[in-house]
Amino acid sequence: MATHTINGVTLTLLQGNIVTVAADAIVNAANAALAGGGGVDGAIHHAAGPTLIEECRKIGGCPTGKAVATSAGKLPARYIFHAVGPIYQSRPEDARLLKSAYQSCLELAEHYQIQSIAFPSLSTGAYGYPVNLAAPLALTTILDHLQTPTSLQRILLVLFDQRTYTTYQQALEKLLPAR
Ligand code: AR6
Repeated sequence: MATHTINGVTLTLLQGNIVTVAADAIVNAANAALAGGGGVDGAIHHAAGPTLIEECRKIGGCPTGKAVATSAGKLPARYIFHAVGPIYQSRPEDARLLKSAYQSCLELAEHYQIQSIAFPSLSTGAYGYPVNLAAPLALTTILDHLQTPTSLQRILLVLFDQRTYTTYQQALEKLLPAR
């Protein structure tokens, strides 16, 4: 685990399973149909219980690069923010869409005036975004957000495997001294 304080907000990187983390909002790596799936999405739906898929069905979908909020079912959270990252295709818009997915979650956090949010590494599993490219993008988007007033006091990045955790940690160490 690694914790840094940026403009009074703690940013923590930890290796683990996001469904075990308590936070006001847990971010899900969803698909545009909000139809459930594998990876984080599967773990979150399993842990939250069947009310979640019902809520997702009512919403109907979410464009790539955006996020929508639901309640959190049985998870120790108030909200789940379902973020849809891009399927990586080596296109210039991949980076813009990934950044926008994180930004949408941060906008929802401000909308609901929450104090804590936990993110997984969006798009770097089934959607194939290389972690070494996604990590600095995710972190820069979060660090940029912390340059403006925020309700957030605690941001967690919950990285599932050792390689992803190490990649994020190294990317953050490179980014922080420059700020
Ligand atoms: N907690 C934290 N991270 C996790 C967990 C977990 N419980 N499980 C997996 N990861 P992915 P994507 C990591 O595939 O690439 C789904 O089917 C995983 O190791 O969950 O955005 C959706 O329905 C990887 O580092 O999300 C979509 O169709 C990261 O989370 C599609 O996959 C993201 O992997 C979304 O693909």
